[in-house]
Amino acid sequence: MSDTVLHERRDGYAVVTLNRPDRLNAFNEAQHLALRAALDECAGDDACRAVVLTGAGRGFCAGQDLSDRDPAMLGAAPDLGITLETFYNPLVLQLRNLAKPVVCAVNGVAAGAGANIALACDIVLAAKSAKFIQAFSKIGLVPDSGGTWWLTRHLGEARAKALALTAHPLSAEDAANWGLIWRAVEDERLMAEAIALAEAFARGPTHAYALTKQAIHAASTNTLEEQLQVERALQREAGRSDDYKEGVAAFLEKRAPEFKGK
Ligand code: T3D
Repeated sequence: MSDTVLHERRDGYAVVTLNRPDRLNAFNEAQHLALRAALDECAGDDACRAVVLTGAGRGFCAGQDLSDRDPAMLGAAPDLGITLETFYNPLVLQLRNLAKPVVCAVNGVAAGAGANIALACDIVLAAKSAKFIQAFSKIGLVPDSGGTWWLTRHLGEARAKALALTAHPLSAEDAANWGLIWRAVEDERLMAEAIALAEAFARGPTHAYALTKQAIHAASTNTLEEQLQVERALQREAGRSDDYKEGVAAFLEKRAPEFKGK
């Protein structure tokens, strides 16, 4: 695998690091392909029960590598929709639909698609020094990689429009206070806290986590009646898992459960 992404397998989880620090981990094609391969490997590996996504150096990710977008190379009317459908959209869906928790440790600036890739993860922790920037309007583009979706759903139209139209750098603390991310933590605590979460998830009921993700994703478009049906179906499935049996047995025996993730 290319070193534009580092993929470290640990006991029960993986740490995946965007690794083009001199470009603030902006995406080129090689980094896209390497990240996709790393996430595919995490998805297919039952021993990997959680993923931490982070960035090398002082940034998390500055979105698309703009040195690959020199107008002289692209010509008069480039079709950026092709990049979205080839790379960014599949990446967003790959992160969101991974059947195990994905923790994003935003170690520094997250701009453009970099901000929205972070928001596609299940739990977003950010270093207090990190900023989230919908940088698109600065270069005459529209927020992509789910940006208009996450911002509008999490923050409402007023804040979504202000962030998108002004490219205002949102601090990690404001992002947490506004409900865009889970928590802002001291910079030096970021990786320890992300790893602690991944370690806990690696010992948890992985299949129930996957079903929980499904239920929460469905909730954003369902009526209450529809969502109750979704919960019924997913609970039926969870109730047939080994982890449910183990969870109840452990509770009754007053011991810690030993979940196998199935
Ligand atoms: O094109 C398509 O296919 C459509 C898809 C689009 C998706 C997108 O993500 S569009 C948005 C692209 N991203 C941006 O517009 C962000 C551009 N970067 C910035 O605005 C700033 O770099 C930051 C606000 C992120 C950070 O600022 P700062 O002052 O902390 O760092 P810096 O000095 O600007 O950047 C450090 C280096 O990284 C610098 O290189 P140098 O001068 O040291 O050699 C800079 O050029 C490089 N860098 C930062 N972002 C990018 C980048 N190089 C290429 N592409 C970048 N996106």
